[in-house]
Amino acid sequence: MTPPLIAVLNGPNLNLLGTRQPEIYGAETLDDVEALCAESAEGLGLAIDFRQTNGEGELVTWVQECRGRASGIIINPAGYSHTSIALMDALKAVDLPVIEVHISNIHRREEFRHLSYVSKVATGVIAGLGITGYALALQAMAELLAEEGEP
Ligand code: CA2
Repeated sequence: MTPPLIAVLNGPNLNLLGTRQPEIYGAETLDDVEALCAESAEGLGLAIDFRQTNGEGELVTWVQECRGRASGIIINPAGYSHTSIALMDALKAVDLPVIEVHISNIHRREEFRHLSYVSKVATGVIAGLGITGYALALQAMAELLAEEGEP
């Protein structure tokens, strides 16, 4: 039996993780995040498609492509969290469980980070727990899918 596929999507500048601002985002790189997700997913019986883009349109397209292909979406929309109605609309339209992850606690930071359009359509939100948030999101996704009756 093929494991349910979870899209793990990362937005702009997350490719820079581990290179700057370690006091906010930690020392781990995006490759470390991918390795953590792969290990967590394997233990949970999930498959992942892990991606990063700097483009808003590409992120929207990837969300649209999840329809009929993925069982859920874990997304760190990065800066687009706070600006993108297009991404919010795509996540609402795809009609899959969505877990939003932020490495930092956006509510303790600048006022402009307090609003996330993605949060308005997400099933759940994890913020401020570093890259562990991705592993927690996969665990929560596995539980959501089990409740839905996914194999
Ligand atoms: O805390 C998060 O995960 C964020 O989504 C990260 C975004 C930020 O715009 C959100 O408000 C919160 C920024 C991602 C860029 O990360 C960098 C990492 C190292 C150096 C420069 C940027």
